[in-house]
Amino acid sequence: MSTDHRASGRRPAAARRRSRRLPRALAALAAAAVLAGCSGEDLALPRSASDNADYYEPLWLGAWIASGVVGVFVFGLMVWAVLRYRRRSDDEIPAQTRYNLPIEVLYTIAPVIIVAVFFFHTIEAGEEADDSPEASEQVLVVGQKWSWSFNYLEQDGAGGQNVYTVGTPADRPTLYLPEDTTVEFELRSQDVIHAFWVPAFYFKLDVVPGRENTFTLTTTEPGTYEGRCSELCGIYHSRMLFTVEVVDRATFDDEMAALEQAGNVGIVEGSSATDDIAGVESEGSGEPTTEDGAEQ
Ligand SMILES: [Cu+2]
Repeated sequence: MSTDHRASGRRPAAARRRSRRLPRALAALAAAAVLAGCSGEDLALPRSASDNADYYEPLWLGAWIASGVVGVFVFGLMVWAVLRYRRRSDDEIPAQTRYNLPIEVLYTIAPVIIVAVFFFHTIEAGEEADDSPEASEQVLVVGQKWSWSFNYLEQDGAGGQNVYTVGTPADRPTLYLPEDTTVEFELRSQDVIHAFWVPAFYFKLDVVPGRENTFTLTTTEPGTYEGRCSELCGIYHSRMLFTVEVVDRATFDDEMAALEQAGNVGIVEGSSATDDIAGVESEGSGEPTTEDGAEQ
């Protein structure tokens, strides 16, 4: 680029104008192709199961499109520079330019503008997603090496009691949620930092020992979804999988009643089944533990 003013001095103005149109045409072509065929699933975005997708899916799509346009534009410029300034004879030496102030200002300012635009839209989407209606369900989630416990607080289906499910690395737990319901999640950790992530919810949040993180979202589409830990938390981090079932209210109440009947009443703060998998000696009996650490 920096040799432009000398090298192009040998070329007529019309040829210079023509060569400048090439990168612009390439960028426009790429943008059109991307815009024409776009939907979330085409770009490997998850099927949505919460209202957060209304805000975060367009954010992701916009970021993909912006990255695509910038990428194609940059590669177009590279190809153009390679062809335009290729060596034409063995003894040719290109003009030796030491600096080009306009170009340096441009490549300093352009990324700042790009980052500022991403930042603005991210904050905007985050604030819109945070703006949730009052929650009608509360789930206390406990992350433990290496699974999850789900406490359903004050459940109608269980006669107004707290009921729970405890998972182990060998037996992944299922989190039941009623459809079209605003749910508040309280996240606690028994041991190290985990992160609660349901890709279909378009949200994840760290689960930090000694602190309670909360977030609220509204479920939408009934279905079965994957959940996982997204913070590397130890040797069996990859087993911190769980299943999310978004179901109708009657099914949800039935599941709560089943937990009550199974005797899963109260609140659990984790599990002593930390190492209860093949190859690792178990330290505890595998029973859930209460707030004071005693086994139930
Ligand atoms: Cu984890």
